[in-house]
Amino acid sequence: MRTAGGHRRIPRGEAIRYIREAHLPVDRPELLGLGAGTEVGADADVASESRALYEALHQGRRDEAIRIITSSFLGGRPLAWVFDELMRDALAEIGTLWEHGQEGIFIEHRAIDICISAVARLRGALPQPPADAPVAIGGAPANDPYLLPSQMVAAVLQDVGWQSINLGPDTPLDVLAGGANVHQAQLVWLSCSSDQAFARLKPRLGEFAESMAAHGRRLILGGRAGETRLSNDRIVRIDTMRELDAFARGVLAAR
Ligand code: B12
Repeated sequence: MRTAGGHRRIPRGEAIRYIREAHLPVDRPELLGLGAGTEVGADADVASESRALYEALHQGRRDEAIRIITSSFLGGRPLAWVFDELMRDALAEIGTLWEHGQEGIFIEHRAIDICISAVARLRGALPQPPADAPVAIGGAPANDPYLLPSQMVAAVLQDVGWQSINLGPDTPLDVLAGGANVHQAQLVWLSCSSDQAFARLKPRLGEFAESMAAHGRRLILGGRAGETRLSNDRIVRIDTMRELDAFARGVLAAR
């Protein structure tokens, strides 16, 4: 784009998009807001990338963990892949530590804090969707404390070109419906990771789905909890960020 004075200006998100597509080396990634020392183009396989991330999270090496995540993205991996493969696998392993005592729980909480920072950076590095882009809004339902999955959904949808609004964990359906109304959202997501939260949500899901459909909003349900097959055809059940990416692109293209 051009500045008022006529100079060429490249939005940061566009620069990052170009670097990823062209697999360009980056000398000073900190200028892109992705953290110092980001190594681009490391051809590590999935298992060793995920292992390295697990180790960094386990040891609480914050900068290193963030660097592994942002490097993978800057090196050209799709955002949805970074979430579905790299981060999910490392966290699944972190999730086994609590069985071994208090220390495991502390490590897990610390790891989530680090991952939240990393996802926020990635989201900040994405191109801003145009002001007239359609809106998607969502969160985790009441009594569901899980922060990361919904944050990832928001980033994937932004990457696809939606304006995404993440209401975060423990969001009652009424609050979500109100937000969808205010923003005239066309897509609404629920990320449900807690079995207890899903058990409480389930009896109300049908009615909620009906009311979303009545306003022309698509409702997506994802997350570890909940059934993969739902009898309600007003609800789109999606299991991974990659499938979400494909679905959200499809909805955009059909507009
Ligand atoms: C961090 C964590 C917590 C933290 C959460 C912190 C926070 N504020 O976010 C806290 C401490 C709250 C917690 C609590 C508990 N936890 Co916990 N937790 C985890 C852990 C380690 C990581 C979760 C995470 O964020 N993963 C990263 C996300 C991105 O991965 P994901 O959830 O699989 O999501 C993917 C897909 O499902 C999908 N997706 C998710 N949402 C959506 C939404 C849409 C729209 C779409 C399209 C896709 C999608 O995409 C994601 C990327 O691929 C997991 C381990 C694991 N295997 O995940 C255990 C785990 C889930 N927890 C577990 C347990 C047992 C508990 C507790 C019962 C522990 C206890 N005794 O108190 C409580 C229950 C809390 C509750 N109310 O439900 C078990 C669940 C066992 C089961 N039910 O099968 C796990 C699997 C650990 C284990 N191996 O035992 N936990």
